[in-house]
Amino acid sequence: EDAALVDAFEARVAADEFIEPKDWMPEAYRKTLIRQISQHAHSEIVGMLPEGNWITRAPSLRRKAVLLAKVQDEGGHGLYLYCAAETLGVGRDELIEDLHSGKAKYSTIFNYPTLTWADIGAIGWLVDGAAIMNQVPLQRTSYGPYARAMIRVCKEESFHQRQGYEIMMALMDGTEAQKAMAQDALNRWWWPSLMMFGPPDDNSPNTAQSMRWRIKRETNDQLRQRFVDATVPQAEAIDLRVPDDALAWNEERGHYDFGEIDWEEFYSVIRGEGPVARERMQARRKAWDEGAWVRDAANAYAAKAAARKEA
Ligand code: FAQ
Repeated sequence: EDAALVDAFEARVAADEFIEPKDWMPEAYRKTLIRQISQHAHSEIVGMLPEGNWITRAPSLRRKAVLLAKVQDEGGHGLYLYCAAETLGVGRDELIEDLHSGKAKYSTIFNYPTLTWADIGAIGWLVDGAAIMNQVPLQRTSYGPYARAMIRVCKEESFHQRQGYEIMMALMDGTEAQKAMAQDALNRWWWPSLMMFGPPDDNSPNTAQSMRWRIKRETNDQLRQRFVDATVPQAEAIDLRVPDDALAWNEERGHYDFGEIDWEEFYSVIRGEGPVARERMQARRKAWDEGAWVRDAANAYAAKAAARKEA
């Protein structure tokens, strides 16, 4: 690559300018963005499944309407993010093909099952809470289309986080059985939520370069710590116990210390061995196949409309 072009690019990034689709960029920067944005898009789409599982079983009309809206938001975020990836010169069919063949990654968190209604509360509170921690800094990521997508996405995620916490509050205000259900959901979702931030910094191959390019604005461990610090008081406020015996406020650091994450589990889920990984991919492929007639009809309609214009 032309050294002068690289220098000019690096200077723009260092000056906190946004890089736009038609601007020159190093091939490795483009590749990294396609990787991260497409994984993010896949996570949103696969992330519709664990909660979609509870739409027909929501405990009231109000809960059902809210959950429907949330899951639709996630679909919207996915489409938004696929569009951002497309501006980098990759086709959507190719991205989806990579997801369905198991080649592309998506967040480990969506490979765990939603066993009770309380899981819907825990997902909104913890999973969307973690997503916000990670995505607020991405509003200032160096690639313009990704940064702008994150602005709307973060607004919607804030609503998702609150609806989840409000479900947990209602359960903790309920019967002994409801309280136990909420605690059980926290027990199962806490550690996988911490894993969402990725491997520890000293074992994160992409962090250093992505920080230099200002694709990532903070490291995995920094964001994970911020999530723990924000979330533990929220658990305490409604009498939930975070399932970590090593958890303790560290006055000197001004942060919570917390226990060791089971990285073996993390890497096995990344390898596709998560508890419901197979079911997730089956559901995605089935939806894709069953939606073929819609895509065909849309294409036929577009072709007809174009032909009419020419005539
Ligand atoms: N799961 O070197 P690093 C949501 C991979 S939120 C799976 O640290 P990087 C909203 C990583 O890709 C969830 N894979 O990588 C929602 C890399 O593999 P590669 C989605 C993971 O990119 C809420 C390798 O490990 N959010 O969907 C995970 O610098 C509720 C080495 O890792 C985003 O994607 C993981 N947890 O940092 C929807 C946010 N962690 O590609 C529905 C944007 C790491 O080299 C319901 N992404 N890996 O083969 C990011 O910020 C970054 O990509 C990180 C990883 C922080 C995820």
